Amino acid sequence: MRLSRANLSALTNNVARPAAQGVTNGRIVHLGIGAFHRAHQAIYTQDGSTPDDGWRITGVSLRSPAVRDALNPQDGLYTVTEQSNGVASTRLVTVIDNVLVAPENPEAVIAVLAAHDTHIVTLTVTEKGYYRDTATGRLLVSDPAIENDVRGNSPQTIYGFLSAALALRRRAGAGGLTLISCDNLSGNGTLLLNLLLEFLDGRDDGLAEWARGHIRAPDTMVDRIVPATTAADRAFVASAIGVEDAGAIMTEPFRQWVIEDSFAGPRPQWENAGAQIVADVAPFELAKLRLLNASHSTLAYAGLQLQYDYVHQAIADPVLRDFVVAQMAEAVPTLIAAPGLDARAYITAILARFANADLHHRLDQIAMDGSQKLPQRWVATVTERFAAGQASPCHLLSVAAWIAYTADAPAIADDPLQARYAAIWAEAAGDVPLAVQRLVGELGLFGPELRQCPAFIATLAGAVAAWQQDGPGVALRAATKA
Ligand code: CS2
Repeated sequence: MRLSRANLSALTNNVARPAAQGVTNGRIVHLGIGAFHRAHQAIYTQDGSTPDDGWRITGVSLRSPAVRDALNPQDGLYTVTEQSNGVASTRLVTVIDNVLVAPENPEAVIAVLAAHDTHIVTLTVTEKGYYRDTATGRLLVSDPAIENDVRGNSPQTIYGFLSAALALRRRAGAGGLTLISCDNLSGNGTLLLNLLLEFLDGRDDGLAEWARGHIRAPDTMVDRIVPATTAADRAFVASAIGVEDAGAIMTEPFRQWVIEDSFAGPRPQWENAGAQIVADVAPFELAKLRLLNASHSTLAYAGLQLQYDYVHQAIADPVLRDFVVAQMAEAVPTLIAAPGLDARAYITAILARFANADLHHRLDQIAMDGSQKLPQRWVATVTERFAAGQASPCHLLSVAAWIAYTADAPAIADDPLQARYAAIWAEAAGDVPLAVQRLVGELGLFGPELRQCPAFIATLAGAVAAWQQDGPGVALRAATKA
């Protein structure tokens, strides 16, 4: 039997259920409805809703029908199971009422974005979904999907969907929108708005000006570790809750959402669910990207080459753990102080979260899309320390581990720059320093101050040589002590 409204009575008492929803005051459209959204913003929205102020979510998959096929037959219902220290607790989430698959029905997506009761659009489209040229920070106008959307064809990117919907909202007087990027990018809201305005500036109908007046895009920091659900997880949940849940999500107990106080219209009372609404997100976001996400990427590239599969295995290796701690110590001086942000306590908490052996968080899930992730996770720290005359041996060894990983082309099939890595390694024909120079110089991940500095390239090439020749264990120990 499958989870659905009709089958709710079959649920065991193991499942925490929300209070019945009262009045619905507004709709959120979520673009990119994967596991993270369902474990994070959906929970905040459900818990922040009150009987007089209910909110509903329409989810949109920009590519695959998988989430629609899991959730729509279940009336949007799914469970979230928190796991830690051998204890699992499961709750029912009821706040999503429909999932649309954009390529199948782009008109329906535009219609719900343009609807009068839609006030907020949240996004988890991954770093590459913003089509940002990492070298220039500008919109990737040469990308075929952006070219398609600029021509006004049936949209393929967030910009095509948003601009079509904004044009309808302006015509219908439906009011503005708050666009909330929940991706792990630095200044994510500002970045989204700037790229959207760049896209709209190409039009001659004044929509960019209208958007400047009617759109707000707060910066946010989002945090919750959400591994991809496996068949074994679904079987575990089914036995606990008494029905099959094709949309089951597994996660940790921890969650955090810090949102800049900048909204174009009404919003759920997310603070009722523990969200922090603040004037400036930057301190939180830098700490999260440069400590948690940076360490995650290190564990992924180093851990995979040490033959680990999961985060909890990699962090249990004392050599890797000491290295990650030393790397975090390099990042700390680049952070911004803020009330409620204690770097030492934050680091301790991160290490404990990574050690959660109940979560099966795959390292290869984190290793995906390195070219899109590393600038804000590692390179920003290295660049700022470099400008202050400080070396970053641990960060450089992490970059070296990533470079060594790119040498193994099939393993990085999940990166938009995969073909470029493969070409650079093939053309270098075994000349590692040349490959390093080209990877640093040509992909746009490093700014001119680093990529044009021969001493930096030489140090990095040395780190790659140490990684490949001495082996990860020796290289990690040496950098930890440096
Ligand atoms: C991870 C993140 O996959 C990755 O790159 O670093 O998804 C991480 O689990 C989340 O940002 C935690 O909030």
